[in-house]
Amino acid sequence: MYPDFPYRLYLVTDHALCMGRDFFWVVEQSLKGGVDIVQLREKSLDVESFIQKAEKLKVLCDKYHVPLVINDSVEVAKAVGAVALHVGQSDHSISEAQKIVGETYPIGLSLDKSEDYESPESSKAWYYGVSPIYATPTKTDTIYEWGLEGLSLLRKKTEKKLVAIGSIKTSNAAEIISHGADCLAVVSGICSAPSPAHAAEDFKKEIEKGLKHK
Ligand code: TZP
Ligand code: MG
Repeated sequence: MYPDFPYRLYLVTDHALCMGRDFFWVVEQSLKGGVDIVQLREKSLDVESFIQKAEKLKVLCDKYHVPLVINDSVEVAKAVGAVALHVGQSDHSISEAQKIVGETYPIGLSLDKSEDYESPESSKAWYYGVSPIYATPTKTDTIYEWGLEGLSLLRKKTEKKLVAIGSIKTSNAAEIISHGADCLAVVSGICSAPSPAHAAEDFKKEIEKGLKHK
């Protein structure tokens, strides 16, 4: 049995989008503003540097009692005792990863298109990343857009928690929640915001509005 997933605002990090500001400052501001789960997503660090950064980030997340999730790397997740791992369709499968970290270790899975939900592996996910809701310059290799319609259809098929990602702004946050997302994952909308703390606060307010219209 996996732990519950009560989270609503998920910061997915991208150091390149922090506008030259200190990465840990940006994350801490977002935590002050109400981010309640954080994913460290690093595409170019070697394992040793990834582990060092993850260890430092875990200390920060622990201070705010917020879980740290590691993107892609089972090795890093295990080394730093992260709460969970997040994998995409082309990463380790959940079963392979759980051979290393244990079969009850929580692993979130990105669904890149509606067929991905049908794969037997998907039933082992802790939550689904609905990826992307809308195309985004932050990740240019996506193959499909779920849109509000795809999100609503997926909502009808599963009770697992749905984490929406991709071009989520305060202007569309409430409707994405009211169409079935449980949680919003945001990169540029927080990392690049003039005030990551205020951006997170604004997202939380929009999420509350969306929840009232479910
Ligand atoms: N996976 C699907 S879209 C995306 C990821 C990591 C990036 C979302 O970035 P943004 O800046 O919130 O649109
Ligand atoms: Mg991946």
